[in-house]
Amino acid sequence: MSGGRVPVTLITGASGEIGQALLRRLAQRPGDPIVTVDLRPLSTGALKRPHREHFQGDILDAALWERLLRQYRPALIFHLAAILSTHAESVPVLAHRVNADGAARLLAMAADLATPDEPVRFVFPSSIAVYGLPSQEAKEAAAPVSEDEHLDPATLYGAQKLYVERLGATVERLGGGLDFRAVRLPGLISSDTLPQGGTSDWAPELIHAAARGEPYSCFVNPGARLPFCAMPDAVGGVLSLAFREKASLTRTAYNLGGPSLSAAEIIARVARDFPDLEVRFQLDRGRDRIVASWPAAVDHTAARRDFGFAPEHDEETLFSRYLIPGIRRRYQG
Ligand code: NAD
Ligand code: AKB
Repeated sequence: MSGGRVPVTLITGASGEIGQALLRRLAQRPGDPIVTVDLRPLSTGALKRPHREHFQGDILDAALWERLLRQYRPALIFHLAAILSTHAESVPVLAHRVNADGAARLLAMAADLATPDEPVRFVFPSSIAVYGLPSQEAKEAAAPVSEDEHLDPATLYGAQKLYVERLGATVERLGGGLDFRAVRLPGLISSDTLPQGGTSDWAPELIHAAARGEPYSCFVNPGARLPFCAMPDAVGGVLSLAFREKASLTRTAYNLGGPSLSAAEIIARVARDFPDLEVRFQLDRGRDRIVASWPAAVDHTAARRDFGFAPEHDEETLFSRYLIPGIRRRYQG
């Protein structure tokens, strides 16, 4: 107990894709009980580690935080709640409130709770959206992008992610005990869940449609290319960063990478297992432009060196060992 309050691990956005995967993984390790916050109810799944309470509500609701902080003292925070890139472009004011203001308020809350003796660790999933390549030609010519290059986001979402990274680093430097860490995630693909509102969604949508035997209308051009990461590799990376001692870390924000794949390559690979796959290209110019501004590949040398990020899946095993068997189980029993 800390000042009469129970120390907990707090996860915001816990009902989302990453939240569900993170909860399953955290359930396998010892640690403080878990408290979650999300607009949506929590899908209970595999919660073995004590899950104290789910607060269903808005991270912008001050009354929710008052209730939560009356009982609990978050010592480790995974702040996942956000509005993803495509959706954010269509609701700019709300996206600013959730992605920027919401995160800023949570950082202020964490900084208030933290002391040099009892630090609060704040783990933030940033995105490759913080990068902005000026043209398709520049994207094709670029080497895997490292953390300090091309920080010129083309979307509101990317600008909001970069702002939170910098705000977190600044608050940490003030020295009150906030310990801020961020990972810049590429497009994630899960065999269990489907994304909503992102721009890298074409890849998971296409693979899940193939397994359901449904045609897929692809909103980017066949050459559109991004780095992708299997959900278990990404969550493994987030956890490795979260639990690494501070002395090993040389940066605030780290790239997590994975195979660089174009839409055409994904279609060709998926068609090997689902030969009836039917894809038609129906370009959404806005979303295609966003993809063109994001790097084709990222350099994750720093994450390997500082916290041992070691994705299990390469271009082939991502499909053969993870996605295809998992998705078959999900849709075909
Ligand atoms: P998701 O959309 O599946 O989950 C986000 C969750 O946040 C949802 O359950 C939603 O209900 C909740 N949420 C949104 N606004 C809220 C609010 N105002 N109050 C409370 N809850 C709210 O997204 P995800 O893929 O699980 O992403 C989690 C985090 O990781 C996000 O910050 C996202 O930007 C980041 N990220 C994801 C990817 C990816 O490919 N999935 C890549 C890079 C970064
Ligand atoms: C999105 O497309 O918005 C996310 C991301 C890469 O941040 N998947």
